Amino acid sequence: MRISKTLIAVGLGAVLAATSFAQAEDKIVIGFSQIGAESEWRTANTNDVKAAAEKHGIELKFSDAQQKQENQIKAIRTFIAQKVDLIGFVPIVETGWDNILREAKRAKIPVLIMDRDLKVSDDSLYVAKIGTDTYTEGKKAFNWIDEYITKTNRTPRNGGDKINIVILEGTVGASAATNRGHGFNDALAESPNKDKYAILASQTGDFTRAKGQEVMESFLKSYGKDIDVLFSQNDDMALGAIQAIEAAGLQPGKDIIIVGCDAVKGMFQAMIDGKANCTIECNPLQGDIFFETAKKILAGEPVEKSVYVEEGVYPAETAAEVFPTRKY
Ligand code: GZL
Repeated sequence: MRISKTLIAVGLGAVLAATSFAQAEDKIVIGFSQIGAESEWRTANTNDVKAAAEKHGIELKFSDAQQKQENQIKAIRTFIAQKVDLIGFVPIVETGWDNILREAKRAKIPVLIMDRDLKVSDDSLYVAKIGTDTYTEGKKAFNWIDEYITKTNRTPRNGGDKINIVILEGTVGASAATNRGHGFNDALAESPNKDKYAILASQTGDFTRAKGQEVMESFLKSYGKDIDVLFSQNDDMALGAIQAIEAAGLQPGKDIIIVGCDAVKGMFQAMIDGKANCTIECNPLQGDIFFETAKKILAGEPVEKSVYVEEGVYPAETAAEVFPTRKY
């Protein structure tokens, strides 16, 4: 009996379709709501999440919230409607998540947090959080400044009796901003040299380079020669501030000591160029541990409620040697 080539092709097509459907059926589907693309750090975080999803064989439904909490809430609601296996997200701010997480709980979809912290009325609304210890990062930042000022016997630029600090804060309401601020202030209060320092001004630059430059310009207009130190709650704002400091005819890294957070490549280059003094690492490469944890949750295995990734401190003198090893 002759079987036409068409019939064979149709038969093969049906088998292939069934196989791919079966494979698609087997894939874990995770909906992930990312904050946006506000900084080098965030871009590195996103790239790592996507690469890790590929590596772990996860079907990733990725949503970019363009820096708006309401877009994150909409995305999570869509993931619920799509009946994903698990929902992951980076909470752009700490509060306002109870209702949408209750909807996920009613739909029996587990929620896994990445990067930033959130505040909810009931901790069972999310299974676990993979992230960064931004409170300790803030403490590390002040402690490095204190050690540097003491070691170099630096005196106030204006001839007064206080080392004057200005602070560029991150996004208002974001745990990374509030935690780094609390850590910095607690370390200052605990320092035996605390009376040597004064905080002249502290204002949000929303974690972006452009806003960091704009706010630093206003600091320089208000306090110019009084500023000895800039603590920037991320490197992108510090890089913007460096541009403002140079435009004001001052030498960043020398006239004004500059400490950032994140340890992105742009900040390493600024330190190599002598324009910045230290960056406190905040590790965006959380994708692997995130998807490993997600798989454990879906397999019904117990997981830690909160897991921190490894983070270091990088002063300028180590920048040239370390730069080639940096992954983001
Ligand atoms: C920190 C992270 C922060 C980075 C910023 O964990 O949430 O958000 O420090 C980023 O660069 O915008």
